[in-house]
Amino acid sequence: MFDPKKLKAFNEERISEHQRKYNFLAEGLTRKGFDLDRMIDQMRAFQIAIPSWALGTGGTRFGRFPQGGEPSSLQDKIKDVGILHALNQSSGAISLHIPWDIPKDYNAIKQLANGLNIKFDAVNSNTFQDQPEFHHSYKFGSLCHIDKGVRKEAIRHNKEVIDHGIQLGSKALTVWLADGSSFAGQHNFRGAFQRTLESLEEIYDHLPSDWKLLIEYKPYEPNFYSMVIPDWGTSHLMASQLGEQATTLVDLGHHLPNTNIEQIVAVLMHLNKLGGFHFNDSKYGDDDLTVGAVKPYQLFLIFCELVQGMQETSNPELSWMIDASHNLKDPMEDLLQSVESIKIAYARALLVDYNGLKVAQEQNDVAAAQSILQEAFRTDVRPLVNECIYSAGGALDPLGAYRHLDIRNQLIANRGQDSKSTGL
Ligand SMILES: [Mn+2]
Repeated sequence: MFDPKKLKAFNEERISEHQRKYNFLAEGLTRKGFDLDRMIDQMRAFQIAIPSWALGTGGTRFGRFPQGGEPSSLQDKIKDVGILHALNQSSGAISLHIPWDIPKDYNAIKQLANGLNIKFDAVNSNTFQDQPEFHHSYKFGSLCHIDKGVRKEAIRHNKEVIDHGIQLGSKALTVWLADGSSFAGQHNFRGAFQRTLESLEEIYDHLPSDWKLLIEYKPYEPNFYSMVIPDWGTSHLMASQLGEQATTLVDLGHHLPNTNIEQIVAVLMHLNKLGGFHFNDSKYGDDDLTVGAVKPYQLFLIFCELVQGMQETSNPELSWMIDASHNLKDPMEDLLQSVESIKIAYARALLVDYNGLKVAQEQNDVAAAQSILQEAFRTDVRPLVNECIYSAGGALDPLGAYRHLDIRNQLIANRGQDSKSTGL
């Protein structure tokens, strides 16, 4: 989609300014005792999956304003992730949403992804929408439904999603349930919980032994009185009953206002039960805004727990995915901004003096503990993030390069102004 020579020229114009900033940061960090090579390795290894539905313009229930040139096939979606990854060297995975993106030819899809250095992350099932080929309706729930026939169909769908994932090399199934009730009295809470757990048991039994089941939770929406899996406690309860391969997935937008998400992350990792992460940001509810756009300090504090958890617990490897989408920006630009925010938060979390923090905690030195965290948060790590991207072959400024290379207009020229992304 773009000429590598043009990217090289773009980088050459920026390299001396980058090196000046990077050398200044590196000198200071080295003096503090940080191992920059190790840090760069860790940051380069950190790849964040792009969901297959996020390449099209998102919308609200009031309307959608597409940008043109949207990917209308799974192939085009993978190519778009390939562009992102070529620019930022951090988006080397795609997370498929079934049935929106059912691969027709597994080998061709795998070949295309391999050529672009893209892996298949967790596969997502969908039991919140009726599908034309289904015999039942999910209007009143799926895995929790009072009618066994509906539950069976929802279970079968989840098993099929696992089967698609096996063909592509995925290693996890993400289940997010819209199941719940909108009016008091509509559900028997105990019955809905029990039926959901039993349905999940059947899905769990279908998992290959090297797979994870990621159970997502959400306090409200689309149901507004109760959700069957409203919080991390319920998700964890189910995951614990199911077995070792079942874990909890934290979506940043799926909490009531002001919930301490970093504490949830810490406790789940302590129990080796955090399976995955969906990144977005919000002001009020599940706003799905660009990661880091509203609460960058919260994101940093979450990453501090992730970094410590990855070092100090036996929590399994996590699945990372962007789960943001909205109406106003070019979705590709939005994704580049989200990934950049995640990398910045991760880099800052790597700069925390955790030994010093432990000492401060042991001495109940509250001011010192706060200062240690803020010292890292207030460090401008962008030269370090750019160095990781550049040294791996990406752009010194991925968003700037995307605009400079005029990629959206080329996508429009190739696919047309009216090309619509499927699944939205
Ligand atoms: Mn999510």
